[in-house]
Amino acid sequence: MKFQKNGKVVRGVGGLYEVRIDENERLLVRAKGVLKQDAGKVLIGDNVTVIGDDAVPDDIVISAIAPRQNALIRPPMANLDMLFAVFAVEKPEPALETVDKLLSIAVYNKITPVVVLTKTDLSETLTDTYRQIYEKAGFRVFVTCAKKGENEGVNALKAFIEEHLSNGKTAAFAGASGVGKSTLLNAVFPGLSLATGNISARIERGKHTTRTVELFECEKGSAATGFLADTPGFSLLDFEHFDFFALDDLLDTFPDIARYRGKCRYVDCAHVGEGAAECAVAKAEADGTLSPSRLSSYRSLYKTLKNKNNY
Ligand SMILES: Nc1nc2c(ncn2[C@@H]2O[C@H](COP(=O)(O)OP(=O)(O)OP(=O)(O)O)[C@@H](O)[C@H]2O)c(=O)[nH]1
Ligand SMILES: [Mg+2]
Ligand SMILES: [Zn+2]
Repeated sequence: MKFQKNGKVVRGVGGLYEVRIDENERLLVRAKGVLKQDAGKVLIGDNVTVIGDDAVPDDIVISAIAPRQNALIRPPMANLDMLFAVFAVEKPEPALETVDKLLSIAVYNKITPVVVLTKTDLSETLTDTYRQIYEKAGFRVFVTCAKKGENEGVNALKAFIEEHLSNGKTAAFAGASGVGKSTLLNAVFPGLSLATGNISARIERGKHTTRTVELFECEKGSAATGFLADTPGFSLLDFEHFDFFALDDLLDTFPDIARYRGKCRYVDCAHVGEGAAECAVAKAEADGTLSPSRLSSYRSLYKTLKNKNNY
């Protein structure tokens, strides 16, 4: 008998996709030819139509992808409602510009950004510094340590996930390799048993332990579950080839800077080099209201996007 079903792509394995039809059924299927090519390629998180015939089980394919709410290049996913930008207070030393880039891309794509600090057992001082930078910028910040097992931060994150990720809502853990994304997911959802890796002792970077994006059910076996993805860690090089948008859209992706719109001396102020007397943003940095690292990330992205738009 011919059949047609709708489901969500939760995993890709060597040309096959795992499609979750509902809490009781999953299918391992191929994608129709045109859905294998670059631009139209199936992404994890896609809502798809699967067609087949019970008489020919090898012929079940993804025949169509439903219109996407959004799609990212890194992590390569579709239909995200929330993005957890995960970084360690040290080991590896965080590159705040890449964290800010990730948050900015989330905001641009209408994905709720959340900041997650990991390895907070390694330095109380750095934990406070980073927490303040992101709380001051207006982000929701979770301070976690997965090493000691269950604790306050992990429990708070777990409660937040339970509250916000139900009824098909989808989120991802994203960030540099080795920051502890998989370890933290294991702590939040005991029983997941995700592989975790060491940090290279010599260069103090992660070793790219997680290789593919995989979506997990937040409430296993429930029809009303939400989904959370573990994703492969970025390398610094990855951030050079990132999702981009127009320069004009940049300011709104930094809510802590956008609040000074129209407050500078010159209407066309780009907030990229003017002194505190002319620029309200520079003034905010000077008086400590705006974190220097946030402004520095903004200015760096401004430069990148300006050059890109000039091609
Ligand atoms: N001290 C400390 N180490 C941690 C903590 N969480 C994770 N680690 C260690 O960090 C290393 C990397 O952890 P992973 O969970 O594999 O990191 P990841 O972000 O998933 O890395 P990729 O899969 O490569 O992207 C492991 O050796 C973990 O034991 C923590 O809270 N404190
Ligand atoms: Mg991992
Ligand atoms: Zn300005």
